[in-house]
Amino acid sequence: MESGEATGIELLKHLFPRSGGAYVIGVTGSPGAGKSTLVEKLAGEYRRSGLRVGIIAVDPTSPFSGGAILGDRIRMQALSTDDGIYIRSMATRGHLGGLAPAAHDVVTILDAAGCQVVLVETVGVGQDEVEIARHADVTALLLVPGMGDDVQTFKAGVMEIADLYVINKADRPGADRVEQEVTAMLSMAPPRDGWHPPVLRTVATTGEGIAPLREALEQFRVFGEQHALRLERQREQWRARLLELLRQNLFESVIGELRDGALESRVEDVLAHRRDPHSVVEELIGEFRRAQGKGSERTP
Ligand SMILES: Nc1nc2c(ncn2[C@@H]2O[C@H](COP(=O)(O)OP(=O)(O)O)[C@@H](O)[C@H]2O)c(=O)[nH]1
Ligand SMILES: [Mg+2]
Repeated sequence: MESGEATGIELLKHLFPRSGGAYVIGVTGSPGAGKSTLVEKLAGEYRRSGLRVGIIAVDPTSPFSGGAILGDRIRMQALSTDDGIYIRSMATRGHLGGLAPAAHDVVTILDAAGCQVVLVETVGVGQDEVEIARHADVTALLLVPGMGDDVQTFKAGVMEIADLYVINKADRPGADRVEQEVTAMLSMAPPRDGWHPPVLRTVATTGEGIAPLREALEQFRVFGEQHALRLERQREQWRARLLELLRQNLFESVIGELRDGALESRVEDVLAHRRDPHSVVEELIGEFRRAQGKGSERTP
């Protein structure tokens, strides 16, 4: 799936009917908040009750964070001897959304492979924090004390996607303050979809608070099922996924039909202001449609 080969997509088509049972948990937060440490502990917690767990850690492709990725891999190796856990690190490959383009399909594969829980750790920089909410059944946002992670200054849009707030590194001073800030903020906002996001504390390094976190995740799951929230979200997620694939496939089809140099000559036209970019694109699409028409008489 990650290398984008057609065989991957063929396999996915066969696997898809077997998927749909996994509880997909998104874990997001700033770099260094302790996401990997927490994901590892949470996976261990689920393993203890015999569930199969998949982990997708989405790596930033940036060379600057190479060290952190390596650290993750080494730390998570503690889990990799357990055959009830599957861990996959994925690069974002410069994908604008921040999540690796194949992440969605990889969740499906792990789900079909029998993972009852799939944990998705996101890079925690930028758009992916919001995007994760489009892939997961539940999103936990990690905050840490004393990192300038003031709720007030927290990136707009990120607070709104969290179903659970986790104040990690609660062993550090300032946890009370962060908790007060989050609680104050939540008291002002109306509950999203009828759910009141809990605020929990963890020390991921020692495992403190991990069992209650799991408990809260399960409560959300039950709530989601009782109030049809899960179904409603998944409906939105699949709608977005279909539109995304449609966009991608149409784009690739049009690009694939371009004759050699067709784009370059248009670039020159626009560069010289002989033609405007809108007319050029309309023309390219027109050519594509005509080529399609010749190829087959069927209309979709
Ligand atoms: N004191 C303390 N350190 C922690 C805690 N959780 C994680 N860390 C440390 O914070 C650093 C970053 O953790 P990591 O899991 O890689 O963060 P990520 O970038 O969000 O995945 C590591 O050195 C961890 O050992 C915690 O609860 N308390
Ligand atoms: Mg990490």
